[in-house]
Amino acid sequence: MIESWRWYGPLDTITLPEVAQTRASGIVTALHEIPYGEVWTVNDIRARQALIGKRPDLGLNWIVTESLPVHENIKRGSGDLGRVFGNYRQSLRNLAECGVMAVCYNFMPLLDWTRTQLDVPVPGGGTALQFSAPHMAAFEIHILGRKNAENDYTPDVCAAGEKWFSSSTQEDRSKLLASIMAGLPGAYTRYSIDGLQKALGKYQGISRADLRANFARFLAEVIPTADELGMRMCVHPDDPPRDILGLPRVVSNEEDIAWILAQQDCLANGLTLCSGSLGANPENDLPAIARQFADRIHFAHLRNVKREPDGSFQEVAHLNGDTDMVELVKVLLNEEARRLMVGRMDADIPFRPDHGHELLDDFKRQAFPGYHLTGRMCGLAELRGVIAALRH
Ligand code: DNO
Repeated sequence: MIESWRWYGPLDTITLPEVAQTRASGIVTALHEIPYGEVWTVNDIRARQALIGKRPDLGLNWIVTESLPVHENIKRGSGDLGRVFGNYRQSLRNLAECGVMAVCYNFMPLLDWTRTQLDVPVPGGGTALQFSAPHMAAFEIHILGRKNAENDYTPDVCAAGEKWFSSSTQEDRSKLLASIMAGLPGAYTRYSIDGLQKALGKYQGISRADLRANFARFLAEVIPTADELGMRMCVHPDDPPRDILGLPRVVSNEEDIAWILAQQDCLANGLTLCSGSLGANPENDLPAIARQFADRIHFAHLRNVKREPDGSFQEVAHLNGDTDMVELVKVLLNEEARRLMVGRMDADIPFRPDHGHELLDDFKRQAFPGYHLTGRMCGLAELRGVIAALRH
């Protein structure tokens, strides 16, 4: 498995020499400054590569793009799609020309990952990201005023949400909005309540079946090009893996993944196995999902969550939580061995310690939420230990 590290480029407060000290070698990055839907040129890609390779002694190499974002028009199936599909394919060609062959992307409408609090204290010190179902319900029902939002939550969760809302201050509410909006690291779009209502309005009437049809079209437009280029596209699961804000989500469980992979039945149409995202739904058995789709896993995000019965969850240390991480890593190592046997060139699966807690000195600098230096390094060290022990 290739140890990798998400680095946000010049925007990142963590430097490449620091990344090298974690002993990860693969860099996962994106040209965040390029607006969604525009072409990533060879020049821009090479400039980022030059930055990463500036000190060869660090041994860092850009191995996965995360993300090459899918334009909202594609998800909604509206507007001049010929242009955005063409641009996406051109970006793939340019990445391939530069040797960056794996591309992670998601198909979540409007928002990327969603949390309600970014600084929940963890026992022994440090903080973690959390998703509280009652806080989300309070947001949707009482702050955003989304019609029929209460139907998406149990009466208990609605009641708990109302209780929180009625005793919350203006500051609590602003903090909640900021937390929910934080899930777009590197992207510049942040919605206000008003902006969010407008953006949601554009999705009015788009059903799950519509979103699936738009996804199938995207795959039909880009996967043949990726396949021709020998690239690996890997879709990132929804986080959390359920409908949110009334928006359908279609990358949330085994059935969804099977459907996606069947749309274009080739290696280029693959999966980012994100254990933390999928793991927030108790029905997702991560080792079983990994076993089922093993040959299409081109990238892994390893982290863990602890779930609550009401749908809330908190990010916990990489080896704690509800996902059996050792078993999951075992599945990935077995798949690597299988690939070697059949002579696949992509036997080594890149993985990164996904989010980490904010620990020790992490609070001294502003990192993207979840992307702290010490917390992630701690996760990487634990995972490295599991891998070494399993390989022994
Ligand atoms: C969260 C990440 C996601 C991921 C995108 C991929 O930290 O795992 O933001 O990068 O969903 O497109």
